[in-house]
Amino acid sequence: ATLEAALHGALAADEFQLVYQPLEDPSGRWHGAEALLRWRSRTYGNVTPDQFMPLAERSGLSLQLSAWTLTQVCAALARLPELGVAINLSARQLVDPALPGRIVQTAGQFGVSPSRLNLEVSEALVARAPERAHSALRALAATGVHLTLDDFGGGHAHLAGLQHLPIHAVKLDRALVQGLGQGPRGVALLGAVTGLARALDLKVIAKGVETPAHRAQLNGLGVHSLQGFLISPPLEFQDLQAWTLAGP
Ligand code: G
Ligand code: G
Ligand code: MN
Ligand code: NA
Repeated sequence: ATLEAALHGALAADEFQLVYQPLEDPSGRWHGAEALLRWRSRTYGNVTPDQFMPLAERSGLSLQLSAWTLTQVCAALARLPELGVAINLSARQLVDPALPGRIVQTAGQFGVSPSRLNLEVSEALVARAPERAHSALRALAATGVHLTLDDFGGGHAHLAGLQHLPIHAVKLDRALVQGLGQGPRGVALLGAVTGLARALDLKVIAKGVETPAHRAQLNGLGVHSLQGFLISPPLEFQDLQAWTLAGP
């Protein structure tokens, strides 16, 4: 069988799993996590989202994955009283007309507020079809979810459009954070980008935080939320839950 054929059986075969990478607030507390999809294929081993999401998008399977992920995350939220959880959306997942209704219904079923869901959409995806993305984001914002522009400053920034997007936060592109270790211009650039976000009243999230120096510099710039191997790798749900109950 091909990878694509295996992918189609993977939901029924229960081969998908979500892992959760914690986000740290400026006081060092874990206040959220990003849900990341894993395919543990019996035939192909661990297949990364970068490999299977394009296939899932082409066939429309990504819409079923979106519904499955939403249910898993709402069930997780019901058992994690304090955290918010972020979900990544692909192009087709974002413009799925059924998504806003499904969010209200699934969150209601598990008794969680939609405001504890944070949907991440990459800057490149918004730049590719700004009108469609804007109207989809408006419909999602009306459900009460929070919205984050992912990979911000990664090369597809549409700054003029940013003021009209109904988003709450930007997540800095990994390359911007890596630039912190590469001299004064990297630091200046990151300061300017976070200042831009703040001027628009947007929260700033940094991912790819790998060193104590990154953490100190990002905290110094007033970044609201840090994510990366320094804080924690992605965790299985049980481990995230154990950590949040025990406290960091
Ligand atoms: O952390 P990881 O290597 O799994 O992520 C690789 C890429 O796959 C990231 O860009 C991430 O946004 C994307 N990704 C991870 N999980 C999901 C998911 O559940 N849905 C979508 N659409 N993308 C995901
Ligand atoms: O692009 P997005 O942030 O949605 O995807 C998260 C991806 O980044 C996951 O594949 C995750 O495993 C990976 N990741 C998480 N923390 C770090 C980090 O500190 N450094 C690097 N290089 N990758 C990370
Ligand atoms: Mn993301
Ligand atoms: Na991404």
